[in-house]
Amino acid sequence: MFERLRAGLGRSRSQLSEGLASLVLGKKQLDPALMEEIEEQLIMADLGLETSARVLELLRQRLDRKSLSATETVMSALKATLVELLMDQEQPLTTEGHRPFVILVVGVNGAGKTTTIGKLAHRYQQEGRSVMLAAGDTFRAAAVEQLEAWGQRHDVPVVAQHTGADSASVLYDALQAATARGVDILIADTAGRLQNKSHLMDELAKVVRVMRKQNPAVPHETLLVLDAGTGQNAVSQALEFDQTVGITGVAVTKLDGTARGGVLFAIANKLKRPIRFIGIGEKAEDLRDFSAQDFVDGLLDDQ
Ligand SMILES: Nc1nc2c(ncn2[C@@H]2O[C@H](COP(=O)(O)OP(=O)(O)OP(=O)(O)O)[C@@H](O)[C@H]2O)c(=O)[nH]1
Ligand SMILES: [Mg+2]
Repeated sequence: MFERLRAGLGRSRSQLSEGLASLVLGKKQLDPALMEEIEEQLIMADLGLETSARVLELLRQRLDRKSLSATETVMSALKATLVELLMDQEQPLTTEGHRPFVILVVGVNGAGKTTTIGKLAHRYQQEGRSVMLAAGDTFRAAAVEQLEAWGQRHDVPVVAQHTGADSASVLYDALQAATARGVDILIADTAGRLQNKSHLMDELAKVVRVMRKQNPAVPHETLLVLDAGTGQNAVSQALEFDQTVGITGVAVTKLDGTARGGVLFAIANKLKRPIRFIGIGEKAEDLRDFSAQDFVDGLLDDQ
């Protein structure tokens, strides 16, 4: 399991680990020059200015608190610091307590929303829960068919209307159907939209308003899907979507295809919402619950 994660994070590990290794190899002291060089490496690995500075601040505090033991190095202290930075956002999604438990999936075009929905549906089905999907992406031609084909293959019901239909009305109907049938988990797809297109963001807010007319408690999870490969832009996506619909969890996808995995630290540090899942490939089992320790271990070699 861990080996697959490690392999998936290979490109990001090269980016971050190799630069750091030459700097901190065997080092047990942190002087200002070294701190600055570490910070530069973190910035180059897509942590962003603010988050890189925060890491250095936490690292300095950690080293001030206690001196390193015989086996510890600056590298092990840095790893511990990075885990510390992510720890609060390690909160797996629990779908008990509501029937249906409603997950609304949002994000920019091509982030991996529909794929993530397929993976989640597969996982929940494997766990013996009943799942229904709602084809809320009524905008992109073939989006409805993409979800319906997936549903047919895996025997999961899909509530859909034609392309061009009102997304809010599709999701309203789906919520009604899922409630009537006693389905455990309803996962709603939405059209990809750029965070700076205000009319599309308003439409998303409307989708949520309309669903809440039927049940004020939904969605129980508003899951933002972010493509790690978009780097720092993922952070502005996160903040804009959060402002419009209130993000309750994040899935960071395509970590396998990019050297920019460090952006996950920036997302965690700036959005401060749980990171529920990470995507490290296109197969169903490539969607993992996020573990801060595993992620940092997969990203940094021990030195
Ligand atoms: N390698 C890799 N590819 C992924 C991952 N997640 C999604 N993809 C791929 O990314 C592409 C886009 O995925 P979709 O799920 O269609 O993205 P979307 O957000 O629904 O896109 P729109 O509906 O057009 O907004 C597909 O080719 C997926 O196979 C991942 O974790 N790793
Ligand atoms: Mg889609």
